[in-house]
Amino acid sequence: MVQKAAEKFGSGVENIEQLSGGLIHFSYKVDFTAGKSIVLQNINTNTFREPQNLIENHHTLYQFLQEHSASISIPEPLLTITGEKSHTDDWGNFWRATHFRSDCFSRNDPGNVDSARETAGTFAAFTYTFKSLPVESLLPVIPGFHDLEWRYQQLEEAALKADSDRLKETEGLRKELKDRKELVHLYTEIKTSEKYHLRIHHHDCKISNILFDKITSQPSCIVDLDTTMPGYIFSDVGDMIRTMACSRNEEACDFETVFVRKEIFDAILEGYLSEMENDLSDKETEVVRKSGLIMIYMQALRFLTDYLNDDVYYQIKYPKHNLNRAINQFYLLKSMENLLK
Ligand code: GN1
Ligand code: MG
Repeated sequence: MVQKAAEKFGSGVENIEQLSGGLIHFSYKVDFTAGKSIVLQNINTNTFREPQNLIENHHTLYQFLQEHSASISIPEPLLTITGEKSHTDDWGNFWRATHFRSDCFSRNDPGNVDSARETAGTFAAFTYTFKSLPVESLLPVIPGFHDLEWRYQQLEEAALKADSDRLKETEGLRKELKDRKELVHLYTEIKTSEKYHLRIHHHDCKISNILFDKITSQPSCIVDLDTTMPGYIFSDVGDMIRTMACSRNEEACDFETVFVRKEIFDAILEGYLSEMENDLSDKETEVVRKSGLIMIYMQALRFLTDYLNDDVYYQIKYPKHNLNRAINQFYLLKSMENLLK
């Protein structure tokens, strides 16, 4: 099936290798005999109900960057050999491809404060660069994606339908999350006050979504643009705190070892604000510090919701995977709270 899809994007498929990392799509690196390599992805249409919208958005963003002398780059979207932006196979699978950047490498951990600062600056530059692209230019991809009110409500709805064992097992964690509902109220304030502005954000700012130049080791290309959409200031910087400042990633199950690394947290804020500060209202600058709380809390809600829904959203490798991820995020949240005291 992958081979057949790959052939739509070029002739002479030489090698196909599955790429790991994402929890949503299946991704492959395909090498062609002519020396060209692409990233081929099978889009998860359960998550992205209108996959053509994310393809259109990628083209809109790419074209904008071509027309403006921008400091950031994104992967070139590729067409099929018959000139289509995507390919739907006989089984209804939706495929798209981008150029593979062999001049770059990726990392899963910033390693040091300098690289955390640079990464944060790069994701901030992403939003800053698209400042003159009207937010309405992007088509909807996942409505309510970082809407914390909705994520909270989804957990409550999942609890009403959940299997009794899973419900019992999650009682303590659900109570802890409920006790922190003030974060949902903070989100409501952000959403309703005119002091917070909608901007184009990436919405999945893990360090692995930046490719670094093999020669200079500098951030070079921003990838995984599927969730690029209008959003608020907390999303990108908050997700970087969640995924880069953590001592262990969301897969770790020795929860006591999960905490926020202060020096990386500080570097992320510094890097992000160095690019965005002049554009932010006082209220937005204030919320940047709390953005880790919002995003870690949201991810804990999302993993727990999926556990209660019998794991329909995130790929899992063992039965309690989503529960463990939710507990992991809760430990990270407590550490974030302590750090901000
Ligand atoms: C999903 O598949 P991946 O890793 O790109 C999710 C993010 C979550 C993340 C948690 C579309 O991203 O929002 O933060 O898993 N993406 C979507 O690891 O739901
Ligand atoms: Mg992603």
